[in-house]
Amino acid sequence: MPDKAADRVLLSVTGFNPQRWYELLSAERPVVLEPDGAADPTIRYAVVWKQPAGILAGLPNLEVIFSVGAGVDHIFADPHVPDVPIVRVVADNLTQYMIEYVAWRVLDHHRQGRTYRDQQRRKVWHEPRQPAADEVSVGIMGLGELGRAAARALLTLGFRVNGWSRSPREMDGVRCFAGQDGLTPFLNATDILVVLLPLTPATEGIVDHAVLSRLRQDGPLGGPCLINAGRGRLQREADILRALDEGLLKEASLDVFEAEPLAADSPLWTHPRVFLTPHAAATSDPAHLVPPMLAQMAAYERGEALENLVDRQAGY
Ligand code: NDP
Ligand code: OXD
Repeated sequence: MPDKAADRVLLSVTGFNPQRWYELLSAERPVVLEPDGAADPTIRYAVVWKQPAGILAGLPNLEVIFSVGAGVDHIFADPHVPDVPIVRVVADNLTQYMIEYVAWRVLDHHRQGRTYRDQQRRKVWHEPRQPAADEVSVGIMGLGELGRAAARALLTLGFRVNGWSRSPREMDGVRCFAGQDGLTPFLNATDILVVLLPLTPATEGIVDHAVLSRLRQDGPLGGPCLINAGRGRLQREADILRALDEGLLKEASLDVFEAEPLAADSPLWTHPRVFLTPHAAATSDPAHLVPPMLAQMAAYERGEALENLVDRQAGY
């Protein structure tokens, strides 16, 4: 194992079991596990998830921050993040998990999973009308790495796919909308809304009553459905509950929540038209994510450009 000065990696992964990350990183680099490492001048890299505020700013020789997730809002929650490059996760393994989650939830809403589970419980033998996939428009908010991968899978399944992004995008087979001007036409054309946006000051609370009430109301599913696998603070949970109760929203699949873990007294737990998972759509598997981090550290030391860098200005 190399043991150069100022070459250590700080590992700070709140909410994850650090053991596997530690073992895999340690195979090639000396690793310091937070809470050790405060102000340590030998630390050059930090591998983080929800690091305690201020610890990165205290490292005098920190050169690169690696997020163990695709999202980086957990890093910027610390107001003192030093101005060094931040690398986020873009990995086939994580993307595949997200494709599976989105396909699973879209198909469940489309194939009336809730109705059939209810019928089975009541021993009802009844076949409701099943729309074809090409009658249903899935609208993906966020046409980035994960949104585009989900879009491709949904096209393969035969759905109509619309996408919405900050800057104008083009994608074969996908009707693309962008920016504030594109939001209403995008929503009006959407039967199943899939949220795969990053959490930034511009997107916080975007999935509110006004957005939900603009989804297509006369579509083939008998009402629009919401799937949020981006971040919980993109959504206003009180507005989702209101839209469900008003009949503006037929069903919701939520993987992420305004506060996690979801409070035991949240009405979302027991709402008959809500399906929820505990921020598990696309997990960060160290076996798949540590090797590219180590490869990037080595490439950086050879003078090569870092990949998958975060745009600080945009916040993602
Ligand atoms: P990317 O950065 O690749 O893509 C983000 C997309 O969102 C881009 O298309 C971007 O637009 C768009 N976007 C950003 N801000 C705005 C805005 N203000 N208005 C409209 N569109 C906007 O991210 P990924 O696809 O890799 O990941 C998306 C998010 O998924 C992550 O940030 C994370 O929060 C979440 N995630 C959740 C997981 C889970 O298990 N639940 C697992 C992994 C990720 P443009 O194309 O113009 O840049
Ligand atoms: C991520 C996540 O951002 O798992 O990767 O939420």
